[in-house]
Amino acid sequence: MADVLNYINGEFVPSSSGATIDNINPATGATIGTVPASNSNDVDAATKAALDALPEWKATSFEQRIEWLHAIADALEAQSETIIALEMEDTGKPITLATNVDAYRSVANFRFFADHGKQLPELRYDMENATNFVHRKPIGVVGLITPWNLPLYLLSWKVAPALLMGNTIVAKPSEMTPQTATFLAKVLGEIGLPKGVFNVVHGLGPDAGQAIIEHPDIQGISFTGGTATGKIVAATAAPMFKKLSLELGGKNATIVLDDAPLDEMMKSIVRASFANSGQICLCGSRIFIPESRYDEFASSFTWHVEKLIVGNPHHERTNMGSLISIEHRDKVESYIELAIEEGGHILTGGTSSQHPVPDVPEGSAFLRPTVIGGLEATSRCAIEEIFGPVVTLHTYTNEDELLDMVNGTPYGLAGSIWTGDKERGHQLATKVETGILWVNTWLHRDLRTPFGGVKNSGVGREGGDWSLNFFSELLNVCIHE
Ligand code: TXE
Repeated sequence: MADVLNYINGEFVPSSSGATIDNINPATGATIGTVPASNSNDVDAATKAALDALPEWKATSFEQRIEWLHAIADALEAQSETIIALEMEDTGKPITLATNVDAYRSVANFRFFADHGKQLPELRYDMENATNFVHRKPIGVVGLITPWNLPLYLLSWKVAPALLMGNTIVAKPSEMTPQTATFLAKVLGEIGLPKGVFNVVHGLGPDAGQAIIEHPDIQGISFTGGTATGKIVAATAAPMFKKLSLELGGKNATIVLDDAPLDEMMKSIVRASFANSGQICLCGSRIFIPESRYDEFASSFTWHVEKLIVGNPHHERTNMGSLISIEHRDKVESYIELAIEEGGHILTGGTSSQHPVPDVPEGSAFLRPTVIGGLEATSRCAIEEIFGPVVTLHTYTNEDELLDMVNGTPYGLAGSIWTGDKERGHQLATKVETGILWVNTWLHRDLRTPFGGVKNSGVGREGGDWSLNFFSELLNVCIHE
């Protein structure tokens, strides 16, 4: 039983009310510990700690903070096994993913921003009779609110640039995946990061999360989560003129062109569809295939999907573990049922009652991957984010029809195009309304590139300079010669 605590001013403490939430391992259904159900009192305490720590932290040199990021990366790397174990316990994801994605990127995020910070150019603009010097100053205390699908990966993606630019932090991970945020706090304490620089307040979104958003001394908010929640966050933060970064949901298209060499690409297309059980905002959940190649694609794709191993996340050969929770699986299954009502037909998979995953514990949240054909691209299952192992297949006969369908959702985050001609793919990519598009690959990441989407997928970009600019306020000093 691992009871998780808040981390405020360098101390591990329960919520001020003593209230807790149970933490469930979704791959076993077992309660593995409790999480503080914090409220505004806890957020006040954490924000005060962050405020008190701010003068000393922002007075450190940029070079010193680069060294801190390297020290954090080294300390996390030395304890990767713990990160892997905690993420698997909280999320039910398979060990290969927790190792190669979650633990790997949590370390890489700190290392990347340490290196990227080194190349940050001095901003100077010379005029005939004056010189402008642009200073990057910290926002101050920032609130980082993160989701349950890639817990430490997405938290570290924000913590690294926030610290580098001299901010102090109040972080709130999802109440469903609390352990690695508190683990990060433990590591930061062990390496001597000054108390109050990094604080973690656990709890429910409408309680602890909302308290962070509305706290007057938290001047910047970086949020990753659902679009519906993003609307609530924006409605609170915008009138307070806080800096705001919103990374929200997606409904990404996987576009197969008629010249795609499917045999060599199919495994990657399956991975783009079902990695982390489709619980990544970048997953492709709608696949568009030329009518002329639909039968060929559908049979090959279905064959590969049925080869996916769903089950015990501790087995190296497992491709898909459990979903994040029974409640989320219920939501995903409601879309499978809706698909049938909307006229779709299931090529493989179905609900857990129709197609149970064998040999999994009672009360666990496993679900086989489901492929659905025969739906209009305007159906709810093809427009709304399901965020689970469910994809819909659609056909097209020309590019205009294709783009109308691809761009016909409220989201615009990512997508992928599969073709034998990458220049053709690049041209088509520029017509898709998203922030990220891969051609003949997926989730291939250069951390210097802008990450984020348009429409209901969010506001702003993370990554490289975009993160460093978000986590700083620019001051221009113009000096007359
Ligand atoms: O997000 P939530 P979750 C999408 C996807 C998924 C949905 C729910 O659609 O089904 O989001 O996932 C906190 N004020 N993505 O539950 O509910 C909450 O406690 C302040 C896409 O993770 O939005 C958690 O810490 N905070 C996404 C965080 O917000 C609030 C990846 C996210 O919770 C709050 C994950 C409030 N009123 C999910 N209510 C991506 N784009 O990567 C909740 N929270």
